[in-house]
Amino acid sequence: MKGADYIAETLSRHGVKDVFLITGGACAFMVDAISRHPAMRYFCFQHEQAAAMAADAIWRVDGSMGATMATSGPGATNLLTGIACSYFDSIPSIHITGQVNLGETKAYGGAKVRQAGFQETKIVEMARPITKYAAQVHDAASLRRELAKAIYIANSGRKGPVLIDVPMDVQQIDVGDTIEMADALQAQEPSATEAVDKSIQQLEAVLKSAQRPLVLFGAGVGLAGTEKALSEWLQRYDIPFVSSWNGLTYFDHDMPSYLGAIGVYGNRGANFVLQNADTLVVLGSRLDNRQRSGNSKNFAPAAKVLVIDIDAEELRKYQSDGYATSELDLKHLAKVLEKVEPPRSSNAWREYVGEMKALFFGRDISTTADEHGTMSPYGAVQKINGMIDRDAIVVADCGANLCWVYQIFHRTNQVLMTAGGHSPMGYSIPAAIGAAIREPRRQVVCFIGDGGFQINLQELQTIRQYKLNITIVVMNNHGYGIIKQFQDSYLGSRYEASGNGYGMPDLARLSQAYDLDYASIDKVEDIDPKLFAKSGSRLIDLQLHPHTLIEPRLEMGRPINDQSPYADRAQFASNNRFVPFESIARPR
Ligand SMILES: Cc1ncc(C[n+]2csc(CCOP(=O)(O)OP(=O)(O)O)c2C)c(N)n1
Ligand SMILES: [Mg+2]
Repeated sequence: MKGADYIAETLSRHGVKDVFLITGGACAFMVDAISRHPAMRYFCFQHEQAAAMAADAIWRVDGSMGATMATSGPGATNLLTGIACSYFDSIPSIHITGQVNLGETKAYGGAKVRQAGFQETKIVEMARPITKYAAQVHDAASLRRELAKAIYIANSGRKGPVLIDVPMDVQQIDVGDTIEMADALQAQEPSATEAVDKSIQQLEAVLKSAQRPLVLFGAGVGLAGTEKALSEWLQRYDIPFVSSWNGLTYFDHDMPSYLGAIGVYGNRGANFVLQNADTLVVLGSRLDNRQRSGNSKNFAPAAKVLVIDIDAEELRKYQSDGYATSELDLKHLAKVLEKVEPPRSSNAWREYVGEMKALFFGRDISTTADEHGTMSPYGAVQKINGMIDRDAIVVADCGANLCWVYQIFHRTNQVLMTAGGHSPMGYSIPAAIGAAIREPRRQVVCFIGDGGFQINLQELQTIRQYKLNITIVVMNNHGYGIIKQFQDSYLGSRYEASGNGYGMPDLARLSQAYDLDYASIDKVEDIDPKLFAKSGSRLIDLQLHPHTLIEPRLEMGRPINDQSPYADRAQFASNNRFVPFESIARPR
């Protein structure tokens, strides 16, 4: 088997069915090999960034590894933004780049030239900080070894993307017919018994004295595949819990003890409860600044905090916060929960948690839309939420539109996804494409802003080419809404480069060019189920006032329970029933 065919066969044996790509001289042999493989297909994208974002979405939709292929130089560098999405959210994906012939590089006798030959780029070094593993192969043995190793690394431990760079001559050499499989490396994993026992002890130690317990459901639980075990435990013992944004897709929001997502754009009730807890157990979340705010001292100031996570480095960052930490691969979470004595909420805590939920859960409203008499993004998302299937795939982009969707969307059994950590504008269209390719019979709904829409709109051709079924909802506030809101808070409402200098094309005419049905909607009542039909693609242009705000939202320097628009101070004090927040930061 030639190198190119070996790559196709190896990917196929590891469950890769579809490869997303743009071709080029340095990867044409490999693309050809994919085309000749009976169990594989390739899909042509219009930008490698989009191919990598679509590959990222594959795992989020069905738990299998997405793959791209790109040519050397610009093809490879274009992948990077998409690869970063996978890296920061711990999503496995594999990226194969073509590279110029090894012979060309060698002919320079070790001279440190910028570029050996045409379109040579040191993509392995460039990709290294945003991949779990990146390597160039040089011969048959290294191709066999590195490919299996990369696939293993992508899918084990804290998952993530990998990149293999394959020079053209290696694509054409004979590499033998037996395929080296990644699971051969599995046997080396150490036993987890000790880590499990330690986590049980630590969890028991914090839970036993808890009167006001709270659990934070992080994405790490879902990444490890133990979301059902955690949901059952929380439900059985009626344990109050909140979520991170990336955790939202892993449980049913109808669960009675669920209070909402926390953080800067979090639900007010969820934030109040978190800030008043005496015990906080964080499972598989890295508590980034969108959750804790820039001032971590103000986060859960009265709570004993235990963080359980797979990544020792993530835990090391809490040294000055005084949290207890436990390093555990959350795939063993069920074993821990089985053994641990569940926490008991005091009656006062139960009562308070119920009140906060009744006051704030699912109640986001747009006061600015009300003032202007324009459409509320919250009303629009809620209406769409109510009319789509229980197994629909919903993708959100970046900016205010992302916040609106993630603040109000009530997930029962849908996939709800976004590139949470990297959050590039333009993610949701290619991610929806990946989803629609993988799940052609499911409803795919893509939310995006008018700004983000312009970053990957070339992919409308990919939708057209493959006749994919996607409803694109542009939340059109005619500008960079989230940036304007920032400028309102800190830059005297000078809308530089967010309104001034910004422009957009005519979406109706654009839709025509790409054979998309188009509807402009300015009232929630006009959002109709027909617009979300499972077959065909369309663009729904939701007309919002340019100053529609994200509400609630935290401003700098405040604790997360003190979001704008600001509550009446008496109300604020009464919602902080257990911790006196009027005297804000409590040093640890
Ligand atoms: C690739 C990229 N460039 C810049 C940013 C910074 N940024 C974040 S949100 C945003 C504005 C987004 O505007 P739009 O898509 O219209 O969303 P809105 O906030 O108006 O809903 C910008 C410029 C980013 N996240 N990604
Ligand atoms: Mg916008």
